[in-house]
Amino acid sequence: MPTNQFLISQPTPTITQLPKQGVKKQDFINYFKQYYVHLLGRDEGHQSPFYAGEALSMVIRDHLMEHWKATHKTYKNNDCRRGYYLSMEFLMGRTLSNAMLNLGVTDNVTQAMYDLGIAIEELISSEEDAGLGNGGLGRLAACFIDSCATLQLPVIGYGLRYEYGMFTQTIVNGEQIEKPDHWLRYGNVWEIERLEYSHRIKFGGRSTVWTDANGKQQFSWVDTHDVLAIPFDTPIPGYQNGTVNTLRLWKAVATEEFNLDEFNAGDYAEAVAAKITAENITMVLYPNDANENGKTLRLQQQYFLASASLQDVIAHWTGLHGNDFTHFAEKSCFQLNDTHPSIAIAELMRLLMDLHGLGWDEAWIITKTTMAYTNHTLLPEALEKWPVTLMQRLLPRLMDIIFEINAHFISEVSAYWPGDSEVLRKMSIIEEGHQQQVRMAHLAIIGSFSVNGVAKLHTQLLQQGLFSDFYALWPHKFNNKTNGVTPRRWLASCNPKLASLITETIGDSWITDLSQLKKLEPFADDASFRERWYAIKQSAKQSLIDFKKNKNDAISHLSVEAIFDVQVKRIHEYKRQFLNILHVIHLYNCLKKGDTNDRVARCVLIGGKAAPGYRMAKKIIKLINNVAQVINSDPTVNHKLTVLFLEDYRVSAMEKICSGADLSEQISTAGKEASGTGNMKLMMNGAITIGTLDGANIEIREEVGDENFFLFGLTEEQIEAKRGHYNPIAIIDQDEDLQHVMHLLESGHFNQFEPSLFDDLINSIKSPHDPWMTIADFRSYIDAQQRVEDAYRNKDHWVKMSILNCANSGKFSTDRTISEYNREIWKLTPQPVVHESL
Ligand code: 26W
Repeated sequence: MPTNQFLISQPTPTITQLPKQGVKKQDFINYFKQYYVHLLGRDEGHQSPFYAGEALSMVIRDHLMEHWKATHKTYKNNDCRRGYYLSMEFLMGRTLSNAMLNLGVTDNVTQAMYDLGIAIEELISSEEDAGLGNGGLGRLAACFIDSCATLQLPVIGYGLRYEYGMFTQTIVNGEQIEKPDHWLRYGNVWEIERLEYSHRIKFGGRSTVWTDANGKQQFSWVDTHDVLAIPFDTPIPGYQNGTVNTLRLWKAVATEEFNLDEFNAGDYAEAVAAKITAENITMVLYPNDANENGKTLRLQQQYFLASASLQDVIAHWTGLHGNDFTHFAEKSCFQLNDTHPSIAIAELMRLLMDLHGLGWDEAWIITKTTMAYTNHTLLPEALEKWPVTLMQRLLPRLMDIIFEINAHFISEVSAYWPGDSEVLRKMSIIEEGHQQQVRMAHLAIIGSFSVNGVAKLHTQLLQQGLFSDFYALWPHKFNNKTNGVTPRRWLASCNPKLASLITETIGDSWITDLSQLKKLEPFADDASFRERWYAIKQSAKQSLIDFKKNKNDAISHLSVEAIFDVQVKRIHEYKRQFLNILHVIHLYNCLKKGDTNDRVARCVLIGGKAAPGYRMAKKIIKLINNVAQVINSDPTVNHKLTVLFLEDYRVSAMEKICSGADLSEQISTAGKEASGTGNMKLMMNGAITIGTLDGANIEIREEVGDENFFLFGLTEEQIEAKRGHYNPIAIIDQDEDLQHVMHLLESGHFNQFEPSLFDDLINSIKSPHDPWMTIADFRSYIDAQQRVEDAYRNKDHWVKMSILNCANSGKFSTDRTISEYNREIWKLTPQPVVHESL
């Protein structure tokens, strides 16, 4: 155990002068004490993990600073082409341990803290998650910028600095309760405010046309209510390579004049209220994933991000090249993370024309050669549309430009398909109807040179379904970029024991070249290696139990011998947590009937947040908790089956969960999950997938082989073929097990004192119109789960499969994904950083 002492007798160096190379343990101790005692003013006798964590973070941040400056300078000196990743979400999670890993100082710092009587794990876990995202899309952005830095690509991440991130979830009486996540309350040591790079963002007012001295028509946007965008920069270190890139997040602040006018007029209250309106823009992250809800504030957020980021890029450009945009497109590339920032297409046109005097054609060529769009979903309810009237009121000049883009586009389509008014109606940016709407996906496709999906099947469905007309017109724009996850956070850092075993066995090059994991394959046949693999997995399972221990009584039934069966992701009908629960109820029924002998014990762990306004998703959470309650409190079954709802699932929770999972549940209705990335994290950590042929599951199975994957369910084609004559009642009638399950549900067995509580859920899966066809996949899911059990009983076999899953996860590194983005879309040259003083 670390001893508890804080020695302050050694001389402390000045904090600004970290030695630039090979920082020694003693240096860390000295710097740490300097910050803890002198800067934070804490008493060394009173250890607070939070403030100790802050002090250590400051030490690490200082260590990054020289690299950050050098990276900046290298990019500037080389005048290189740059990439800009625009995203409304960056789900970063915690920073400290990742920064230490990427700097290569983890061992030294751990030792230094140990010598001070501090367990580093405590400091690490006292850091708040930066939860500035909903789920997959936001976490993907975070993994991407890690890989960009590791690949030494000059890419800046642009996003919003929400004051409140993704809500905190608590479960009360089985129901989700949302609490605001004021993650900035105690400050954020990782960010640096850069007032000098602020920009002014316009809203409201009106658009005017006038003729200048040369007789040229000019457009202005006047009488606006402006808001200031202030950037906060976070360093993004590459893996031990001296590169530190930037994540720049914008905060909305009221402009001074805007208040002054009102103050002078004596309208104090109005002035303060207006200030709040302005600052509301970056107050809160919208917690909807996959459900567009058309709120004005959301459109304000989107425009705020797009305008601030583009003004920033253009200010940098004009600083170097004045008003000459001839080479702008050669030197810049914007990747739009879904349609959320796609108003950037119209905004770039506006800035180039109205502020920098370019003509339409010139501006349009620049726009459509610099913008690239990634689609993340096929669900129609997630496709963004904005009422024309709203856009005219909020962004009048942008609406003019969108109409004009559409007019040019319509004439191109008319030339391609002469006389086909139906195709015009379908493809137009403007959807006609009782109210006109702007289809953001159409704007994004028309204004971009690249349109990509996030897994093979997803891209194929975009081309053949959702965007088939655009694909016919511009096949060259479409491409696939299968998602990935960063192996630094999702293996090296979150599963240090497994990482050490891997490194001891095949060397450490896997950390930046994940395809090296393939070298583990032969070791699957090595009994002593398997034994070590197994021991590490069991200890991760124990840690998971310990982590959850004080939270839930049901934990006492848990044994590391049980299969840890994990489904963690947002709660959504298409992801079918309900199907998982049907299987749980089936197992419960079997156990109750006395079918206990050769059943393998199983612990079903389900975690995830429901959008606060998504009624059905919230009901699913309640159902999971009620079923868990009945099963966990029944001594006749709870030694064989435990069900746990993991409260407040987030990035830092997944870091604990993925190392302890045996079975990865990826059970969405085929054709609905664009890719999935949790599936990749779990595979990388040796969990075996039970899954449908959906999203990246298909590619996971391709990589690992059918014999190491539990496949079930209808294919996307079969699902589509069934629509219109799907008959779940007939399926229930023919399946006795399913009848028992439905009977338990319908008899109120899980809602004894809450009559009818689950009626709408039950009716939804019994409906012939159930879009997710849960009942259709029941039998094949149950059979696949039986194969899971049979496989688990043979420990050697299971461990072999586990090793092979990890060994074949190389494709799912974001280093591979980003290399593809770069080779095929961005075309940036890697920039090794020059460290003059090193
Ligand atoms: C407009 C509201 C809204 C908000 C978020 C609509 C849609 C979204 C996203 C599409 C939600 C999301 O995170 N999508 C996920 O993106 C991941 C990264 O590509 C994929 O792995 C998941 O399959 C996809 O659901």
